[in-house]
Formats: sequence, structure tokens, C-alpha cells
Amino acid sequence: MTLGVGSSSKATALQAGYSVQMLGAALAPLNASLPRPATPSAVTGHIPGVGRRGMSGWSRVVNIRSRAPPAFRCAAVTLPATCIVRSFLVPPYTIVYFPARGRCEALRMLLADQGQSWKEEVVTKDTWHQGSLKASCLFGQLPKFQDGDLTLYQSNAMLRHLGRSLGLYGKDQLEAALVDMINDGVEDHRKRCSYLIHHNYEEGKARYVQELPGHLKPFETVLAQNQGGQAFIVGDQISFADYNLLDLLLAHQALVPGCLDSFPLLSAYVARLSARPKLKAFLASPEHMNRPIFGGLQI
Ligand code: GTS
Repeated sequence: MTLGVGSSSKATALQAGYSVQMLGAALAPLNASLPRPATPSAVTGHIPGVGRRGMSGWSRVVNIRSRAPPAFRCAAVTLPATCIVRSFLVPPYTIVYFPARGRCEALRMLLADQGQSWKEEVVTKDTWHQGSLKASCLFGQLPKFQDGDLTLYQSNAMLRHLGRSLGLYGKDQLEAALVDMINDGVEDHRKRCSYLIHHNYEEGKARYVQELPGHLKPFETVLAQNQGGQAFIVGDQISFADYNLLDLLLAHQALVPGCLDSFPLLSAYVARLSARPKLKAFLASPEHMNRPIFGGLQI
């Protein structure tokens, strides 16, 4: 069982056969070791097979006090005679989106690679067509992203927000400008792709494939200019634009197999980034694997 810190309910733990006392006792040493000042909080947990759908399996488990600051991560505690518990703060991120990778997978890759947790609220077509959620969205569209009290629309604003708050926006203003430039280039490409998928697939695919190398070339060029293509898209640290570009390239490898074959640096870049341990685990996870790439197509 994996435990994080958030709000509380005892029902799921009890349902899974854990007593509140067991969890409390197991977490007490961890709780005592956390930094002060105290911030009353609670523990939430994930119990395989018990979690609610659409919440990434996260279920609320049991009340417990924690003094962990937001940056606190991971300590292992053993539940008496039953299982291992890892406790960490669950960040207040929520992604509200359709059941697809679409405009959210770069965000998810970023969060996963940065060791963050998040909640998913999956919106079905039926729910969307009821209209009330659409009416409540600022631009009448998803995704919607919550970071605590902050609600954001526009997927690139979400990436930039996380870029700023998690230090993924280049090392200085010059690099930040380049990160923006790449991200805008990815956005242009994503719009072309989205138009193809949703409005013009049968008629437009051949031309799209033909023109694809010309649209991928600029990214190969930029990579080549940065440490011979052996690093990130900008500078020597990962940025939100890397996750966005990686997502775009992975999607295109599925849409147009072999499309990176004539781009050795981009091919190596995709392999290198995808091998980052946390990212690799996320890319191999059922959540990622089972999510269609594009809502409208069966890939
Ligand atoms: N610029 C927006 C962003 O980047 O978030 C575009 C959002 C958007 O186009 N959302 C689509 C939507 O809500 C879904 S998807 O294109 O991301 O798959 N469509 C439903 C609707 O009613 O417009």
C-alpha cells in the first residue's frame, strides 16, 4: 500500500482490512520525524483494487497529522505484519480531461518525471455533452488543471506554470526565451496534427506524412546546436518544452512509424529522455499505455 498526505476518510482502509490503529502506529515514527512547524493534515492512500476509477487509484484512507513541507518526499515504514507503506505529500494537482493523452500527456510526463503525484478527473463524452462542465470552463474547453486554489485552462499555460514552479524553464532569461520558442513550435505542430486527426484524416494523411520531415527538421536543427544534440532541447537541464516535444515525437512515432528514422539526433533524444527512470516507469504504466493517444482515433 502506498500512502500520501492529504485529506482523509477511514472507509477505504477499513474496507481493505487495515485498522486505523495499524496505519497510525506504522506512520507515527515517520510523522514524528517530519519537519516543524506542524501543519495538521491527513494521510491518503492507494490500495490496489480499491481506489476509485478516474482518481489514479488514489483513495482516502485515514487521518494522521503531518508536518511535511511541500517538498518533503518519501520515507518507508512497515505496517505490522502486512505490507510496506511509503508516505509522501500528495501535491494538490488535478487534471480534468477527456480519456486521452492528447493535450495532457506532456503535463503528466513532466509531473511523473519530477516525482509529483496528481489526481485525474476523467470526463466522458456523455458528461461533456450534458454541457454544464463545458459552460463552467473559461474557454469552454478542456483540459482544466488545478494546483491548489489555482485553476488553469490552456495546456501551455499549465506547462509554463509547472516550468516556473518546478524549475523547468531554463537556467536564465535567455534560455527561458528559447524554451518558449520551442514550446511554441511544438504547439504549431500539435495544432496541425489535431486538425488532421479531428477534421481531415482520410484526405489529409498522405500530405501530412509528406510534409512531416519539413516540420520535424527545425527540432533536429535546434538539438544539433545544443551540445551536439546530446543534451536537452535547451541548455543542460530539462525544461517543460522537452516534455512537450517528447510527447509530440512519441505520438508521431505511433501515427507515422519510422518518421524519426532520418533524424538521428531526435531519435536518440527520444530514446534518452524515455529512459529517464521515472519517465520510463510512467511510459510503461497501464495509465499511460491504456490511454489513447488521440481521443478521436484508435491509436
Ligand atoms: N488551446 C487549448 C489548450 O491548449 O488547452 C485547446 C483545448 C482544446 O482544444 N480542447 C478540446 C476540447 O475541449 C479537446 S482536445 O483538443 O484537447 O482533445 N474540445 C471540446 C469542445 O467542446 O471544444
